[in-house]
Amino acid sequence: MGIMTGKRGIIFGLANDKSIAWGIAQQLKEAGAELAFTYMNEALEKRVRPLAESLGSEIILPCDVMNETELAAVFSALEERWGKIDFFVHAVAFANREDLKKPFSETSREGFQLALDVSAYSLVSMTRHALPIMNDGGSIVTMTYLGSVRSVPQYNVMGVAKAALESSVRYLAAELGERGIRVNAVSAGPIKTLAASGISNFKEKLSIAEQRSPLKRLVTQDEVGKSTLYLLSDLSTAVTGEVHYVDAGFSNNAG
Ligand code: 0WE
Repeated sequence: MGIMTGKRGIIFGLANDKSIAWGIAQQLKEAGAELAFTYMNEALEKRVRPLAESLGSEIILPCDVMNETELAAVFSALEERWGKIDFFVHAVAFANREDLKKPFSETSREGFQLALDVSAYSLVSMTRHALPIMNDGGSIVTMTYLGSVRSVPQYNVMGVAKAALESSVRYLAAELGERGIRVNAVSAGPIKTLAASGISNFKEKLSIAEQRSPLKRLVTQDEVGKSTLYLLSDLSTAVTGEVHYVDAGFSNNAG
């Protein structure tokens, strides 16, 4: 018996065993949750399926979050298999690689829209599709980053997207509170994942975060998973509309 025994939910954003979504999935499974997963394309399916199956998951579905039809299909498949769900995890983001390099003022309209669509609007859309099958008292968690509230060099349009995402968390929390459905974000410190491997000088950024954080170290996928577990469980029933920092204290260190 764990704190998630009897709860069912779906995780969006698993890519491989370095993914933050994998740290979250392992914690949820260990706590007794029943999990479903999505993958963005066939290339990722090859990595996601074995990981999902290793946690006993039988529901593994394609989902490009830009595609409303695929989103609708995911939740209708869940309704068919499970009837209702108790939670979902949104661990999805994307911006053009060049937009995380160039001066921010050179962001194209197209690049801005893409980043906001994949990284922020997708939470709103996912929530809308989930609501008809979400149990009252359910919980939603998304992943964010400090670049939403401070200008972090090179984070650029992703910072704008994360600001929109965090604001969406507050509006969704206000709307869904009457059903006891909670919506929160986990703001993770920098972690070496597949997404991070596409960012120039990421190693140097990790080293700076390590030196400046009060705990003098980086955070792990496992630690992000443990905070997410708390927010998805009944340990946090009065917590909603929050951004919960899991960044080894980096964000509150002035010096
Ligand atoms: O949210 C993120 C990164 C998300 C991300 C990563 C990529 C790389 C590959 C979004 N889009 C892309 N597009 C690609 O083509 N993080 C919190 C990690 C991150 O990214 C940074 C950071 C940190 C931390 C970029 C610049 C500065 C710091």
